[in-house]
Amino acid sequence: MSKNIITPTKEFEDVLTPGYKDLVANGPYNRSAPGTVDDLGSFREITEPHPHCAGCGVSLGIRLGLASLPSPENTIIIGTPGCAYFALTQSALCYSCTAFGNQNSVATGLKRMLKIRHPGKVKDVLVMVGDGGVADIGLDYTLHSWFRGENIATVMLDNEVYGNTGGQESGMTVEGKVLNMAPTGKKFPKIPVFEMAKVAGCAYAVRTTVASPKKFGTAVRRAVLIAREVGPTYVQVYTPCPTNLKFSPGKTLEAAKDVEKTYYQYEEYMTEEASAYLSRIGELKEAK
Ligand SMILES: Cc1ncc(C[n+]2csc(CCOP(=O)(O)OP(=O)(O)O)c2C)c(N)n1
Ligand code: SF4
Ligand SMILES: [Mg+2]
Repeated sequence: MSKNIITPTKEFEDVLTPGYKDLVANGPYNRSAPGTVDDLGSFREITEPHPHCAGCGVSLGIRLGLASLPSPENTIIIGTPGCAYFALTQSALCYSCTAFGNQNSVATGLKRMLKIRHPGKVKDVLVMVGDGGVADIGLDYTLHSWFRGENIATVMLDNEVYGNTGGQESGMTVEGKVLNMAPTGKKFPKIPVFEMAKVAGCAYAVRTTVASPKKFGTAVRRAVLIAREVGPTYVQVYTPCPTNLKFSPGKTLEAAKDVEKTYYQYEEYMTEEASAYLSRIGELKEAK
């Protein structure tokens, strides 16, 4: 998406909403310096009013993640069915939705095609989907894209449930958790996708939550940059779902902070090659 595409003709300027005008004037396109989560504005590069439930951790994760892209006008987001899809389709970024689970295969083809079609130009491909999409139906496609060393970044928005279809357990649900459609509780532990990413060939992997927006923003930025030059990358972010995990919509950040003390502690992994690359391009500062 380029600034030209979103810039209205003079005749339409008056009828546009303040949010749209702000997007054109101050949005992320072709900025001289890339944005961070500190630059979130009232504009809608991220999500315009969306249909997510109040307090949705997934929509917060999307907003923070998209605000942290190093080159939004040159990024294509690949999604799949799930709650994330509703906010991504409403962002002012290039977005494509796949059949449920095959996002990393589609991203692979797209990235390879972009390299051929635009040699020497930056074209980032970022997969941004739910835990069911990555850890269940899409697990084999995801792992194989990592084994093959594809230059794509993958973000899992982990709400530990199939939110969009009413509360089935996913592989990422914690053991014993009772959900609308898992009334006797989940019978096996959370799948260690973060650990699997390290052994499956990811050059960079981070586990974090939406309660640490700067860490998450830095992770997304680094994941996209490293995927450009070094290899596949993975960010797993906890994005709790008040509707299905059954807590008050005002307690989303509290819920995310709670798990940071136990099984969702921040961890950043990178290979020596990834670290050398970040250092070379001046991106190796500590995330706060
Ligand atoms: C092939 C296929 N199987 C099942 C579905 C139905 N379906 C849509 S979204 C979804 C669950 C999504 O869960 P998750 O990936 O965790 O995303 P969330 O909604 O929690 O954000 C399912 C099973 C589908 N669309 N396509
Ligand atoms: S069901 Fe959960 S993940 Fe889906 S929109 Fe509602 S709060 Fe968000
Ligand atoms: Mg989910």
